Amino acid sequence: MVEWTDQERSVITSIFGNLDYDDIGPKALCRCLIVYPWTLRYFSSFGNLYNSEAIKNNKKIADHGIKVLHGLDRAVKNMDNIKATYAELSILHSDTLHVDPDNFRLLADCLTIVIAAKMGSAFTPEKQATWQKFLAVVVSALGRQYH
Ligand code: HEG
Repeated sequence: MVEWTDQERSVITSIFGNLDYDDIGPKALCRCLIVYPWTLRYFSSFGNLYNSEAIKNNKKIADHGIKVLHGLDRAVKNMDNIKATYAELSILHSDTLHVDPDNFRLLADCLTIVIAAKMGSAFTPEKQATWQKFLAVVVSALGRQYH
């Protein structure tokens, strides 16, 4: 069971509270698909993903990036129970989508980079430490139902 201090809770809530999902979600997912092109394989039904321009202009990818952030917001609202919150989503990614769980970390890292770029110097090392802890718990929960 992961423990969160009041300080950590307030950092996570405040980063999320200031997040523009429509901007950050698509940027994070696009970055993941461009930097780690093998992650494209799961989106073969999303139309043209031929190069980075196509990826960045793909509406389905943008929408999916927003959806992923809404998925993360469930963890923020259930910080004391992230594992259970993601049980179903973990089964979906494992049994149905067959997403290699290593990719969760890659997407999480891309999200961190996009948020760091957006927040600039406000993304202090202390805030980053808390943020990375949060994402590590999310990544672990999403990989939980894999066998
Ligand atoms: Mg996943 C569907 C969240 C990483 C590929 N992902 C979804 C859905 C959510 C979600 C909320 C919709 C589920 C539903 O329809 O019930 N994804 C989510 C999170 C993270 C993550 C929170 C990690 C931070 N996903 C992830 C990664 C890949 C991936 C790394 C592949 C590289 N997700 C994926 C695909 C779908 C979802 C292919 C189905 C998309 C569709 O067909 O609409």
